Amino acid sequence: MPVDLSTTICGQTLTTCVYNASGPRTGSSDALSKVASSRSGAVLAKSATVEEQTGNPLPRTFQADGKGSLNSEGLPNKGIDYYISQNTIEESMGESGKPYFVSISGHNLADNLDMLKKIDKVSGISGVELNLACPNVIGHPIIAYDFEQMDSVLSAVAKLKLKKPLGVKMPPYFDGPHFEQAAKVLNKYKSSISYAASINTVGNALVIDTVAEMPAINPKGGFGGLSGPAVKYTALANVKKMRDLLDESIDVVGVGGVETGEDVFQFLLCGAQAVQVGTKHWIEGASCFDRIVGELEVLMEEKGYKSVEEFRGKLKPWSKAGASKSRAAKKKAGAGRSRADQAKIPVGKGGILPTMIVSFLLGLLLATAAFSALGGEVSMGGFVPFGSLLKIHDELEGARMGPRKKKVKEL
Ligand code: RRO
Repeated sequence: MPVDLSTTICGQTLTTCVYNASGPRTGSSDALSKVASSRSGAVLAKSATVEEQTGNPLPRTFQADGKGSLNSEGLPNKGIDYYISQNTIEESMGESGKPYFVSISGHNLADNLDMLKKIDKVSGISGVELNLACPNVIGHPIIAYDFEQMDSVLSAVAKLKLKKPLGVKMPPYFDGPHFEQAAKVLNKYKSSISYAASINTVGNALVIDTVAEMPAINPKGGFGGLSGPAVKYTALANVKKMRDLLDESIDVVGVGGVETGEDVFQFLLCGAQAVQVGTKHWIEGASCFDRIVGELEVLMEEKGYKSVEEFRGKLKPWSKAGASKSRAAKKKAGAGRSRADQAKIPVGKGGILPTMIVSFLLGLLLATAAFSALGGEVSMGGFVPFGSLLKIHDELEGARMGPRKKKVKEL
């Protein structure tokens, strides 16, 4: 029997508990339709402002080292009217039948209230995520780091008595009292909040370009939000803490550094109701949802789980028995891997042939040089210049490694 990956958010059923985070590849109906066509359980649009805006100056994103990414986009988006128009909803969602969520990040409280009132009137929108955590708007500190401001924003939102479910996007917290204060404010408005999504990017990180001796991105002196695998452990801790501290009527949605089905499994163990993918979606495209959901399915089958309900929130306390079970499993997997390694062709996918050809050509060059040094004559017809040899080597390497990784475009 196939495993059941479904979940519910905002009273809606998601066929899979994995969907996209607001942010990369969510700014247009074209991008959103690719998410809707994948195994993503829902579709969430980019954080909107009242009016369309272009965001911060370029370059404003950087893929650091495969472990972290930095952005200071400054909310480029097409304006709320675009994301709530029937045209956009139809183009984005097609016949998928999946829930469609919008996200808002107004410049001030009045903007957020205006957008919420508009959204509440539109059919075809399953809920709205209020971003309390954008780190990149110049001159605007993160709302949810200022608990008084967060309280007054949520108080004003609660007074609207929205019909549509509301989620809030939270920044990462790092200290016990901050988790407690944030949860206390959210619990105060529990009748108005459906879910809390933890975490937004880790604000104000800095990547340095050593060659140029300057920041890797342009806005805000190079400071931007850190995402990707570098933040996964912070995100897991935030999900676990929020789940422990929030009223059970408020769901927790996990987000931050999710790349694999195993990552999703870990967030679910910490109590996440669903899991969003941001940076990996940006790098890999919407096909990441098919892969990640497939990986989660395999892992659940291996572990004998038939539905996410069976293990959600059931993270066990550390134990000696658990540690030795884990050590034994790693040892077994390690032994398996070394046998497989022995069977592998040693030099990449293209096999040993390209390396042998290059070695032969380099040998020929050395022999030619030695022959020439000893006074021999070498005709140009038989002579392969060193630059050409390097070019041949590069081409063979290219064939061996496959096409170079595509440069990730600005969003
Ligand atoms: O647009 C951005 O710069 C941005 C936003 Br709104 C956000 O919520 N988080 C982030 O890392 N970047």
